[in-house]
Amino acid sequence: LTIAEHTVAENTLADLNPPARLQAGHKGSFGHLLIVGGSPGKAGAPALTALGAQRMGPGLLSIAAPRGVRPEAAQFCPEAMTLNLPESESGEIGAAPWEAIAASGIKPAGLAMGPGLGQGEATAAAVLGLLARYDIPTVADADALNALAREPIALAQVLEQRRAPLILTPHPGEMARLINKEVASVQAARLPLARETAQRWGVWLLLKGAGSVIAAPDGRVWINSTGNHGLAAGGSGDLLTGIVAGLLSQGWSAEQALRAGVYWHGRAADLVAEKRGAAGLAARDLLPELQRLRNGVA
Ligand code: NPW
Ligand code: AMP
Ligand code: MG
Repeated sequence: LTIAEHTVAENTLADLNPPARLQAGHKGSFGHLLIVGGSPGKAGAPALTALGAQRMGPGLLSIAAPRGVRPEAAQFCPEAMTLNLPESESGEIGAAPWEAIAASGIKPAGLAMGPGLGQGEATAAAVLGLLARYDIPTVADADALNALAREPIALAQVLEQRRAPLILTPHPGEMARLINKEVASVQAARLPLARETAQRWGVWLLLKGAGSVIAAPDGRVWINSTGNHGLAAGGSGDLLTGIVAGLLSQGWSAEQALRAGVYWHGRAADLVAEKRGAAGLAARDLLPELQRLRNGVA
């Protein structure tokens, strides 16, 4: 591959020309993000998604989690509203979660699904049903990707019908499950596999890991230049899901949200590493840096 085939993602906020913030805006002006995630033992994942999203400036945040884990997920982010989803016998997401979401009356502008959801029996039906019913800009990550990997036919049908952008954010292990390959073969052909999959499925695809690849449905690709091994720790991907979805729910396009969000996630880790080194980074350490980057004051 020659360099002309891809562009290194940079903090080109001016080039990206994202929507401006209204000076007199109120919380209803800046979009409502709905986060669907969590399962027993994994309540922290959707909470980190909420915390990452929050620093991007959405007007409202809601975390929807299985009934038993909702209080735990909620306590990390008191500004987020929460709602109970039905749960299965194992305590993971149960059948027809869209009924509980509809009953809550919320009108989300964006959806983030997957962090900590688990891989229970009802999960795949829940994820595919939500994708079909909520045709709004969506990030599917973590166990939402594992659900899609298990239901390729239903996924193709949903993709056929959806109009709003869908962003998939697999790490190499999740990518391997999605396209039915080994992790080593994914890693050996990161850029072409990300590009082919995004084009074939008509989605935006972020193949994570050092040198994350952003692939557009039209075949364009970018390689991210920021980030370090401090990010190789549980929770950093869950946070990134919130960053990208938080921008999407404010009306940023998939291209704007991914190029800025992925760059800032890595840049925030680099800024923390300049002060304290990379090892031992906690996903939460990125939050103040992310707000500065979001507002162009870093
Ligand atoms: P290996 O064999 O280790 O080298 P899983 P998960 C591979 C939630 N979390 N390069 C890896 O390879 C998530 O949101 C909850 C190469 C292995 O095969 C999910 O819902 C937290 N290989 C759930 O847990 C904090 C790579 O992928 C496989 C790679 C499971 O998510 C933690 C592992 O992936 C977590 O986020 C790379 N860069 N990255 C919480 N606090 O609640 C990964 N692999 O089995 O999908 O497990 O990513 O931990
Ligand atoms: P996840 O595996 O879902 O927790 O996501 C991990 C996040 O950290 C992704 O955004 C990866 O791109 C990033 N990451 C992990 N390891 C590295 C690394 N060595 N260098 C740069 N970024 C990394
Ligand atoms: Mg992850």
